[in-house]
Amino acid sequence: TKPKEPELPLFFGWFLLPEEEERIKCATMDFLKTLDTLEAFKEHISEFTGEAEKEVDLEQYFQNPLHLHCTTKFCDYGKAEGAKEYAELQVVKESLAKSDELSVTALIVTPRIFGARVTLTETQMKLWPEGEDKEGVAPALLPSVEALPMGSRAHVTLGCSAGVEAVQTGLDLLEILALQKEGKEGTQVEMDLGTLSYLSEGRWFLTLREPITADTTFSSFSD
Ligand code: ACK
Repeated sequence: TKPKEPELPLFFGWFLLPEEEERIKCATMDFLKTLDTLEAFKEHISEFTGEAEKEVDLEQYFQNPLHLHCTTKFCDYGKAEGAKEYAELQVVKESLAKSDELSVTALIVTPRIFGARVTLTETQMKLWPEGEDKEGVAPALLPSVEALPMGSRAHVTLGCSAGVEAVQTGLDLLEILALQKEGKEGTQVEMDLGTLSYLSEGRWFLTLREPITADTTFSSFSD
């Protein structure tokens, strides 16, 4: 019989330590609580509710994911392109179970997702697979995504609205970054945490004044 191939995980990524998860959830929840009380947000409320005038409680609107993490490679148990090659990289094998600090530099809210943008260091970029930024991106958005620096998709999903999958966070983040690059930012509001900008169709981007750091462990995950 042939030796059994090692099984590939659902994905690889940096996982926040449990105490860090709590800290980040609290800090980001505070932002959500403030956001839905802002006049600027209320003006565009129908993009979340489908109706003007109706209120939304963003804390209830988004469901928390199980483990906060920043995906590096979605492997889908080997079904995703390049999964095996990624798992066999020396840098991947060497990084497993190692601690690392992530830097969250922005928060994003759309009618679909709530997420944190992660700015990767040069060392962390070595674990970022080439071509991963454009995985599953709509053809119309591809040229603008290809013009963004590698690693632009790096994020932590903090919540999804009903029926939405976490993969949406990276896609919405790329769309926002592409719109910013084209100079399509609308209303700007100064908040305690940083500057909030509106990018049409219910998309909000908060650039943090100070990055929020989080201790993590690099690991694989299988359900
Ligand atoms: O928030 P995320 O990065 O979005 O964390 C989850 C994780 O893998 C487990 O589902 C991400 N994910 C799911 N499908 C894909 C995909 N096709 N491409 C890239 N990332 C994906 C999801």
